[in-house]
Amino acid sequence: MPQGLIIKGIGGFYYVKTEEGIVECRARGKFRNENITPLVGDMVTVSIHNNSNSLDKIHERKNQLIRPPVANVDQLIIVFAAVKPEPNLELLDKFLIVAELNNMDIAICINKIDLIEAPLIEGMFAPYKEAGFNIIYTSTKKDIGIEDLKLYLKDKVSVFSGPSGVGKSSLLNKLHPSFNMETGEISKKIERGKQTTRHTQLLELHEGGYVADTPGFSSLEYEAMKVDYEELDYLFPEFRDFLGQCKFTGCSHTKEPGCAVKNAVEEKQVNKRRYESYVRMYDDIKKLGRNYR
Ligand SMILES: Nc1nc2c(ncn2[C@@H]2O[C@H](COP(=O)(O)OP(=O)(O)OP(=O)(O)O)[C@@H](O)[C@H]2O)c(=O)[nH]1
Ligand SMILES: [Mg+2]
Ligand SMILES: [Zn+2]
Repeated sequence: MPQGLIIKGIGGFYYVKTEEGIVECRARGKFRNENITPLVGDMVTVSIHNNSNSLDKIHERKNQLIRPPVANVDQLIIVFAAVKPEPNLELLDKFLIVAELNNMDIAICINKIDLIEAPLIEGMFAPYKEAGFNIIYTSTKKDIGIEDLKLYLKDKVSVFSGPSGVGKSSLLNKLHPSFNMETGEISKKIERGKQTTRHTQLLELHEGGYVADTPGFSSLEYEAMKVDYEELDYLFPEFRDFLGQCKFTGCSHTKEPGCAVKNAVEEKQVNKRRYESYVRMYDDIKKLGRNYR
């Protein structure tokens, strides 16, 4: 039976790339009964029948994102616009947590740099650079940074994720002339109240690897992050040097005296806004009182 990769799922149909080409199929009823949804990025086994093909088996997943729903992701390309829309740094911090938690490679892509002075935007993202994150500045309008971006993508499954209107589909269209993702003006998106890209889709890169275009979203619920407040500190890479040096074991780094993380913030070794983002997430997740691990 053929095996392959789900590259798209629309209206109950899945499109599976196999050695024999793309197979359109429906998932067997047992998946619904077991509450399992096949995801773009899943490796699956399909069977070919005369009138309808079926998706019979989902192979074990390496990881899975809930928002956007994609399985077996090697790398998250977190896309924000320099302006239009203004970057939401708290949302960025949440994306970073999800990627760290799932052991994904991370690149932060700041698009539309043609619309702003370079020092302004570089200043805004300096704390992320200092924390060790990869940052790529791009403009699809002025063809800046596209080759840089390509270097990150080779031989990996990369998911482009970020708010609506930041230019995810526009960036993908720059990667290969045959990619023809629909793009849309922000004003129209606001008018219609929805994204231009409606479905998640994997595209194969000429140089090797896959990229997924996904619909944008402007908030990320903690339920979709599946992170515990107790493991949150380790997911901020710039905190790691200081963990274990606090006065109290099990220090939450929110209000305890003698906290090495708080001290690092005071001494400007850790960025204050990132720290505040941590405290907010910690309090919010603790309030929800859920344990995911
Ligand atoms: N000035 C400028 N505009 C850009 C750039 N890249 C994309 N745009 C514009 O931004 C708007 C949104 O681009 P899309 O590619 O549709 O954005 P998206 O992130 O795919 O949005 P959704 O599919 O709704 O999530 C379009 O009008 C693009 O032409 C850029 O580098 N500079
Ligand atoms: Mg799009
Ligand atoms: Zn502490």
